[in-house]
Amino acid sequence: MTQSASRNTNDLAAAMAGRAKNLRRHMLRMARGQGQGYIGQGLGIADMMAVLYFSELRYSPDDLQRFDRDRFLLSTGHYSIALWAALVESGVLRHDELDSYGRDGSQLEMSAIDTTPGAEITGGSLGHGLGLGVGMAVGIKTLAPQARIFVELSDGEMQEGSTWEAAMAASSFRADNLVALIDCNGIQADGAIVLDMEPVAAKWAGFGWDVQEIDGNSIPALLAAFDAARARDGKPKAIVLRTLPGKGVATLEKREKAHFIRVDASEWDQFERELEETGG
Ligand SMILES: Cc1ncc(C[n+]2csc(CCOP(=O)(O)OP(=O)(O)O)c2C)c(N)n1
Ligand SMILES: [Mg+2]
Repeated sequence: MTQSASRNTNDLAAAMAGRAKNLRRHMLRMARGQGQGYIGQGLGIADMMAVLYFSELRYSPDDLQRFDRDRFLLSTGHYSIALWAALVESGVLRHDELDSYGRDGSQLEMSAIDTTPGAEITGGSLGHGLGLGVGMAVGIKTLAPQARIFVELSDGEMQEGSTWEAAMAASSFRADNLVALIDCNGIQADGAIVLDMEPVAAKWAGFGWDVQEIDGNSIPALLAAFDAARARDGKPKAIVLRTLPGKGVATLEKREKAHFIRVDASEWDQFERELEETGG
């Protein structure tokens, strides 16, 4: 790599780290307004969402229905806090809407719905996002060949048979415009993963996918994985992300039962301080 190429890569990584921090700030603000929420997951995938929305995804915040756009499908509807943060950061949603997260009448539902601008699907009925993504990928390939479909799904969703039916269909239909972003955060509702899903990467490879497994909280690893996924043809791509729930807020990184977090009013200032003290 030349010096200027490496400087450009470093500049991009620094910019993405800044975006990820902003996303985490937005998430704390949303959750603070509500006093609770699916905060751990959002903080865990903030790095992936930053790189996806601000370096990878080809879409226009001013023209959300543009037909040849890339589409991002959030299968785990309960991770909506991460999607809302990205859509606020990209200017699709208003910043002051953050305070309405989870309230009656808000567009920022605790489980994502497709009536919110920028949300492509209603998630939350777990195990369905990948199947929707496969259908979109196969359909759009002939109509807008440059468009790609990115689907976020979780380790818990790998225990749904429908996920594997979709995985088989994707490779059978050679949906190489499909990228699955599999968040392996090691939790599933109120505790550790119930069924042992390891080796995760080998399972996806066995289903005919091009697989990468990375530290999902490493911005350089995320940038490299998206680059590699973009460069490869012929197979659907899976990026297995090992993430830490609560990432970026020291107290929440250590929190047990991180699936749905209720927080004492006195703790928010501390969380915000811890986030600002975190590097990146
Ligand atoms: C089909 C279906 N079954 C059960 C649920 C209830 N549910 C909501 S979140 C969740 C945990 C799933 O694990 P994961 O997606 O890994 O979530 P995490 O704990 O990491 O947030 C479950 C079982 C659901 N939403 N949909
Ligand atoms: Mg999980």
